[in-house]
Amino acid sequence: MEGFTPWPEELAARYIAEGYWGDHVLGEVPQGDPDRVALVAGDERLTYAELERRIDRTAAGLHRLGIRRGDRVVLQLPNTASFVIVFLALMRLGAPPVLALPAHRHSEIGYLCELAEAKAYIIPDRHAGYDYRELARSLGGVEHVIVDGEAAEFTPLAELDADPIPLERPDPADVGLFLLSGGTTGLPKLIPRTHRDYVYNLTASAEVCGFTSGTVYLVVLPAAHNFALACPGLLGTLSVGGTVVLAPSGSPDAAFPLIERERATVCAVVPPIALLWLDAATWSEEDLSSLQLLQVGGAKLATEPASKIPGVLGCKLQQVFGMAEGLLNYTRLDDPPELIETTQGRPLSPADEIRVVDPDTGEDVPEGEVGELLTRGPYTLRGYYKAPEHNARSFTADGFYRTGDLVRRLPSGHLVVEGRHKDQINRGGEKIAAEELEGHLIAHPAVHDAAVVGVPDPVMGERTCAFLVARGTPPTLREVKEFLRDRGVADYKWPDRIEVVDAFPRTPVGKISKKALLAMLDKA
Ligand code: J2J
Repeated sequence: MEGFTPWPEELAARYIAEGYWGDHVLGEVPQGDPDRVALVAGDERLTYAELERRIDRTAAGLHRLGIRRGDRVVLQLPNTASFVIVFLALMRLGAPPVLALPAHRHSEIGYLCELAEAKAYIIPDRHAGYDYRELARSLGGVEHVIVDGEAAEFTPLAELDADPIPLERPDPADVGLFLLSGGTTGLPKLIPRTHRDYVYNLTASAEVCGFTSGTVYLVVLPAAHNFALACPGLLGTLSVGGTVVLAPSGSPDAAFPLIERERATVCAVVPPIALLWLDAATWSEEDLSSLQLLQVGGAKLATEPASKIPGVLGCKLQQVFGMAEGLLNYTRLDDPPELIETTQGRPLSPADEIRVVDPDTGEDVPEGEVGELLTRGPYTLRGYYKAPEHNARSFTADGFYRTGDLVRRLPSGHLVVEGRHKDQINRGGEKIAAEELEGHLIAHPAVHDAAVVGVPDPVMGERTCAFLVARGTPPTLREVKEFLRDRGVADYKWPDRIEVVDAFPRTPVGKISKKALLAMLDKA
């Protein structure tokens, strides 16, 4: 595929010879007893046999519409059975979806459709009070808009149902899907994941996390997020014949009754949800005793709540330091509590190569000191999709991905995340590229210049503060949010706070000093 950077041939040969890459493709992931429940979503309960049938019929329906191997599709469905069915149908067709989040709006979706040259855009009719058909109407150039629900002038998903047909099997080396990068630049980046690297990602994860056919995995994060999808996520669960339960969100009101009713055994959450659960578990009436493992990742979990999780929630904790780009670090189920509580885990694969370097010189730091994490391996990308200039900066000449994360490595191989060397805000696990938000803010007529920083927050880890240099009367926070909404920017990127200043503090080389901006807040 044009715009995709493959692994060098000798490395690919090694990953195959050493058994990391197999022959499977993502459409073959579900492997369960036909009569066992594979998927629970709302009122729907599908056995493996029923799920298989729905996937094959949907794949045939998409094929009849004209979707073929290699076509790209922007997929934006919430946590519904349709997400799982359509995703796997696209896997069988070999038509890679771009996994948009339900929160994305015109600004993100328009760009993704264009970059991927999407042949189709798949949406719910309405979800969480928003009408996605409106968004679809504002796009140009996508041949098919497919709607789960009331389709209006578009194609109803329910009509994409046809007798199964033989489909050309994708090559395991093909790009299977595109994940979205948290991003550090003005525009979001697409992460191509091949069938074989993602199959390895999810099967190796399922093994390390002890998933079996008895696993009941509750999805509370958006299913389109790498963590909930494949680490081991819903796909890892289906790969071992377990049961996937979809929840609309991670709030205790939504999740706890489902844990009780479905006897859920595992769930993956971000730290703010873990904190909510710790609090809610002390007064909630639901029986959470089925829960065996809580995976926490996406942002750093503080040691204090980490140490409380087993006692309060009655389950093991696993810290997960992952990234859609690839590398996954997990604390192991049998690690001593001290490591589980204070580290973000160690790499999933023996083939993951790790370097910890001085971000300025690129030299390895002495063992045990803090530096930028670089990585290369059988499930870490070698380049963002169609982004040669950005790739030149994001990878070393020998193919290591520069994560932008500052870590310290312990003798056991476990990593402790100590900070960040990238212009990004991590708002409770949701990533905001400062440059992207600044670009939107500068477009406001009353904003002369903008600089966005993450302000430490006890619950969210960080909240977003936008420093503005005004042109005339500065906008209020509410006006800024309305402006961003009208521009079609996803709401998790909207600032929590604005501060108006006369000028930005600068570093000796003339760059805006975000450190100095943060320090101004401390004094205020
Ligand atoms: C500190 N920072 C963390 C952690 C991610 C599993 C879990 C998370 C993600 C994810 C994922 C962190 N402590 N435990 O894809 O499969 C920050 C780092 C990292 C960035 C990646 C998965 N876990 N982070 O969060 O692509 O800065 O993936 O580089 O959204 O999140 O973000 P993302």
